Amino acid sequence: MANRLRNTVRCSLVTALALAAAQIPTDRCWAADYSVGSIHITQPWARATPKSATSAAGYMTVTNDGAAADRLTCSTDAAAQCQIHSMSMEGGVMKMRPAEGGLEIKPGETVTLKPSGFHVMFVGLKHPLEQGKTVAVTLKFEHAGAVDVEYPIAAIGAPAPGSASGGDTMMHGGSMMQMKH
Ligand SMILES: [Cu+2]
Repeated sequence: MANRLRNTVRCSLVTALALAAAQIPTDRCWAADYSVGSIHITQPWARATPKSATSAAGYMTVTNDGAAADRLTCSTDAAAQCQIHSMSMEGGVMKMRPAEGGLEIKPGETVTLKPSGFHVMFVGLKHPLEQGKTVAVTLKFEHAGAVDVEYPIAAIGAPAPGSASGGDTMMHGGSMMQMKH
């Protein structure tokens, strides 16, 4: 009896340690960089979604060190479609729409995909995005080729890494209602 109790305690401790250890790669993921050809991708991240959400967004910074412009499209198993969206102000309302033919990144240019700006859109989510997990996305560059990127999932409404606040949440939330997919 006592032996069994001790075993239970030990197992709980192991579980707790495993959970604590699981937090480490998540934190480290924020620093993960990717390169394909002349393209460099830094700080990919996504936002967790409520259970009923049918779409979600991913963000990162893309730099083109090449001599030619490149174009980005994407695919993911997490959703029916992966699109690159732009956002613009129309009649006082933020609207998002797919970037025609993908997102152009000019030679020498750095484009930051962030809330209220360009973003990777997961349309027709197959499951909610859970904080602490990652979304696997294949980024396809017309010239540089394809690269698999893991997007660590931050909290619902989380601000961009390094930004002061999550003040754009309302705006982005409003824009979601404008979406027609
Ligand atoms: Cu969008």
